[in-house]
Amino acid sequence: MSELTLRPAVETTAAPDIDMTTRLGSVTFPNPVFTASGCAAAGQELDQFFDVSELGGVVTKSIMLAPRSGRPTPRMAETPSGMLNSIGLQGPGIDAFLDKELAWLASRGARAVVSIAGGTVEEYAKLTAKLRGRAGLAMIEVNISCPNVEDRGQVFACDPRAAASVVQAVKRAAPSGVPVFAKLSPDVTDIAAIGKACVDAGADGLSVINTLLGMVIDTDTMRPALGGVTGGLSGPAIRPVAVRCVWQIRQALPDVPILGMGGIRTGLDALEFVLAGANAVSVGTTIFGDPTAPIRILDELARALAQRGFTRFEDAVGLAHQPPVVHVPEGPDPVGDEPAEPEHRPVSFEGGS
Ligand code: RRO
Repeated sequence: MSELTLRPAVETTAAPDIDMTTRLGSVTFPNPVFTASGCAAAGQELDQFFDVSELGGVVTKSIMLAPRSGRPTPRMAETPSGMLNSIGLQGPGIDAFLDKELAWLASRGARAVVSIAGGTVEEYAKLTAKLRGRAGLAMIEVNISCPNVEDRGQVFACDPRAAASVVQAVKRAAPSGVPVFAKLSPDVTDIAAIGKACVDAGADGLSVINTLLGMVIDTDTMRPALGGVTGGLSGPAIRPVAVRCVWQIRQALPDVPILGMGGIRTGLDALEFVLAGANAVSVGTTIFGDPTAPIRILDELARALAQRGFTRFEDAVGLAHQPPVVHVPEGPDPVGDEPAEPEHRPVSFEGGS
């Protein structure tokens, strides 16, 4: 942290004796809490609140080849326990992004997860080629699931073959040693099948999930609330959907790293994703109301793990897939003809996995 940076105090004392490192493909990150794409630009705005290099990684807003102005306003609408956005991939284009945003993240020592988005397979490949040799690049998140595009045919994540062709092109162009994660849409019948197609095409991991396609109608104007008519739903409203998607992918693909996200507001929310199978989590919508949320959630997650007896974060990943722990009461063996029923208490974790 530079001497000139003044930030409000944020309680970030990590719980003692917890190894929070997590491995995503070939890269080991110091901890599993990342920002979510689109909710903190490239992290500069967060820097006044905490040191972004203390996070596992900063996932940048999806970038396209050319500058783009995005969809018509209004671009945001409130929903119960959530938010609808219709930004439409507004951004400066890859060249300006590399010069200003990625360079800034590298200068801060942050681990950048660069999210890329294209209209064609070739565009994804060109974007990826531009990332070669860039300082600060830790991982590539391939956004194949943006809901705010005019042509639904461009939502590659809704079709296994289209998703696979993008991933294959990105993997061919990607620098070696930089994991490629495909970001999936929940708006499909079988998310695990799309995830498997991406992994078969070379994805090193999966980001789960992007926003759900939604819509709000303004009852005063009696017209759609968003300029783009439909938008992506995020926030706590989608958390159970996101946890279900992580769970299904962990079951179908036990060894594939998962970056889980969708409505995480607290360390316990993050723990839910981890227990469902996420190797790391992204914190998104809550940042708009609480810019310190990612670093607070990291602290809360570490404490929650310590309280449950963990000494290593990775021991908690996917734990909910294991059978419950059954406590048998201590004491002398029961006597009598009928075997005693074991006492079932709420599941508690004892020791590592
Ligand atoms: O820019 C957006 O409107 C946007 C993107 Br790229 C995305 O992936 N998900 C979303 O909800 N909005």
